[in-house]
Amino acid sequence: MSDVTAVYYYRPKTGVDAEFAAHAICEEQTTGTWTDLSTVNEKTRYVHALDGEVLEVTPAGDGGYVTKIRYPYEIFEAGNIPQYLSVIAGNLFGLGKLETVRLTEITLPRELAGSGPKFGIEGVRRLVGTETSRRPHVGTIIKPKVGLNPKDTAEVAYQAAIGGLDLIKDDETLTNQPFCPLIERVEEVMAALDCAKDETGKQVLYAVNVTTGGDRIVECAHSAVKAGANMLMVDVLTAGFSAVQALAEDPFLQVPIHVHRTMHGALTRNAEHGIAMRPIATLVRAAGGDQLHTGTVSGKMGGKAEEILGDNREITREIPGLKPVFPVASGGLHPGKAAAEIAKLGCDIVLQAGGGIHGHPDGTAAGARAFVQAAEAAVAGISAKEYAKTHTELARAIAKWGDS
Ligand code: RUB
Repeated sequence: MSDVTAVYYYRPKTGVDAEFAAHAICEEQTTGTWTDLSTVNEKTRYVHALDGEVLEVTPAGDGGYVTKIRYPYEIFEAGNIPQYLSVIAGNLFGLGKLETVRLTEITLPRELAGSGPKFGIEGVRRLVGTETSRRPHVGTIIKPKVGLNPKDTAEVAYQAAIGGLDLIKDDETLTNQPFCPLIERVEEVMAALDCAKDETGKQVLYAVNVTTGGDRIVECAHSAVKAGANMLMVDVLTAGFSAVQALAEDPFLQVPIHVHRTMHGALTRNAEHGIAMRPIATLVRAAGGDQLHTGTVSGKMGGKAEEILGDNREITREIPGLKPVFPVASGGLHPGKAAAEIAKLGCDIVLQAGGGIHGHPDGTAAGARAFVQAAEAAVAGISAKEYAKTHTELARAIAKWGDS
């Protein structure tokens, strides 16, 4: 069985030796503490089997350091992702000897990665019918993110579906509030998508946000699927990795799981402190998420292309028995930005736009058409401006938002 490794960027407090600080992390997270222990003695020597190891300490070139730490396999309870986090991302963040510390990468042995996504990229592509074309998926977040009642939500979903989108989803703050009860919303939206299917022949996915308390999420997802939901959505950082895992491991829930990462900025945004998106993505794959928000190169949330590409590689790289996760680029996109996203992130991507569809001057259906046209143009290597000459909806979108 191979062990777990974790990479940290850190800055020791003034006067603290870099090697000493790395060992402080390693000991705190394994068998040590701030002092020696009477409970670790000749009789309990076996405890040392769980000692961690500082594999390397390298200056980062900016006054900080990078350390790689090995954690013995046996320290982990297989399948318990919250416990993995308590080891690799626990007390160390509060250590007084460190000015800052950021977890940037983890490597999990296959035995700790679980069974992963039920659908993954291929499974979701099969549902949408894009296994052969390999084109990017295009979707929308219903906007406004809160406020619409179930009937009006369904009307927006219908317009988006006849406009040609593959996926419609709830936003992160819409769950089961009285103004839009979840089951009524699922019933209305799925009925609207059935009507759209009668017209277009295409089954559109609807990711309903079942994020709720740990004691209720599986039951909520069961009710949503019984009401017709063909995809589930979870806010992984607010609900926890175990919420995703509970849904992924439930045999009744044979629908893909769309994973939103709301709140990630609190962990990921500071380049010197917190948790990078990469380990979060690694754990979402282990927990069984089928699609994961990893950011855009041109949108509103400020992602860095190199990091996003690395995160996307992490969730799609070949791992025996673990399906690749579909990366989702979302946040501030509109038709004029589709080409930049596809050029940088490739075609194995779900492109999503909320405002960039529902803010179209001619409404949601036209906005959806414009987004589909923009993706088509980008895949064909035609500029959005050129394609807009023969595609009215795209032309109207570009007139409002520009083509970059
Ligand atoms: C999309 C939106 C989503 C973001 C989250 O709306 O706000 O919640 O995708 O960001 P719009 P990320 O298209 O109107 O901007 O995907 O980076 O986690």
